[in-house]
Amino acid sequence: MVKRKTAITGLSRFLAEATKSSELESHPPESAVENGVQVTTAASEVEVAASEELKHRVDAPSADTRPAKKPRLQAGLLGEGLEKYDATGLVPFYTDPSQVPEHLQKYFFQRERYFSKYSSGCLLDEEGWYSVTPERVADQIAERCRCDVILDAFCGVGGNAIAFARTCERVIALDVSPIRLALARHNAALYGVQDRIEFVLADFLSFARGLQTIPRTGTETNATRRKIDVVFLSPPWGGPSYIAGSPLKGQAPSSAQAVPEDGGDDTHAEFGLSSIRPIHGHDLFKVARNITRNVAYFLPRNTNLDEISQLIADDPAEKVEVEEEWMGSKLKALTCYFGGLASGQEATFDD
Ligand code: MGP
Ligand code: SAH
Repeated sequence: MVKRKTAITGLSRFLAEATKSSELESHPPESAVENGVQVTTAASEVEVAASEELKHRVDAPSADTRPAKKPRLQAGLLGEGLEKYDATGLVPFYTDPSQVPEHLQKYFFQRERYFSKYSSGCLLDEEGWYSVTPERVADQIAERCRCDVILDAFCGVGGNAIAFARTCERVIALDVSPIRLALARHNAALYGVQDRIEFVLADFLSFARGLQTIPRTGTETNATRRKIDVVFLSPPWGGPSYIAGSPLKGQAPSSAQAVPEDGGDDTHAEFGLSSIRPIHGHDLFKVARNITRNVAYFLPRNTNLDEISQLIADDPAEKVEVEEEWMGSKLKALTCYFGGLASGQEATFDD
């Protein structure tokens, strides 16, 4: 019996589940090989375009002070026909830097990198602002992950899930935060892809355990046991301070973090997989690999490459491909492709 999972189909249902869940705890590609890890480069040429802001949409004070006969429903950011997905009011919709708290300003200035449709009404909460995958990067990853069914195990406010909806037949998007799940669905509706994504309020670890409890009858087919082709992992890295690195046990720095010759300020301490949440990044990978060998793992740009190669140390024949996600001259993150997602291993995708 499949462990019960909750597909959110309406706001009221969503809120009921939210209460219940409180216990849920291009440049042309370049490549280099080091320590069995192939590193490729993907660049998203993006400039933040000046945007037409929709200042009138939210909380615009009415000049008309006459008492209305009936209170009028305020149109949400999504407009008519999409009310059931509309999360307007759940978090502020910032349209001007003066509205944005100091510590979120740098993210606000990149808003159209995160969502090109930001000014049409995309919504992000604090963790969403500092964790969302920029749209061009998400598109690049989604192209690499093209498949029938993808599991976005940590969907956040939907940056990746929306991109996957364009390249995959079906997206299962999990998050333990009912707020972020609602924001993800709102944002997906703004992009017109909400029907291709199943939003599930769930802890990935419980969800994965649930998949293991499906009885193997020997007669099952993909129709009776849902097959997940790819698992995408973009877990919490421990907050914006991830860039300061994390303690590593007796490991020398890898070349990805070598000091630049110009002594620039882009040198950071290494990030260790032990800082990944909700469990050690190594264990999280193993959980995903119990579902499928095709895993894409979104990690900090200062991640220790030796730790990445150790993830597949038990199979000397396997390679991992590490893709650098560049935006202009800035390295934003790494995406590590395993199994049939790695270049040269495509033939193993259906194994
Ligand atoms: P960043 O370095 O915090 O932002 O994150 P930025 O604007 O490049 O900072 P700067 O000061 O170096 O200019 C870079 C990217 O990493 C973000 O755009 C997110 O896509 C991603 N990211 C950051 N964090 C803290 C997380 C996280 O905790 N989880 C996930 N999945 N992605 C994150
Ligand atoms: N890729 C996303 C950002 C993910 S941020 C985007 O582009 O928007 C990481 C997310 O993992 C957060 O929203 C957090 O609520 C969620 N999360 C944390 N622990 C989780 C767990 N055990 N299971 C599922 N989601 C979890």
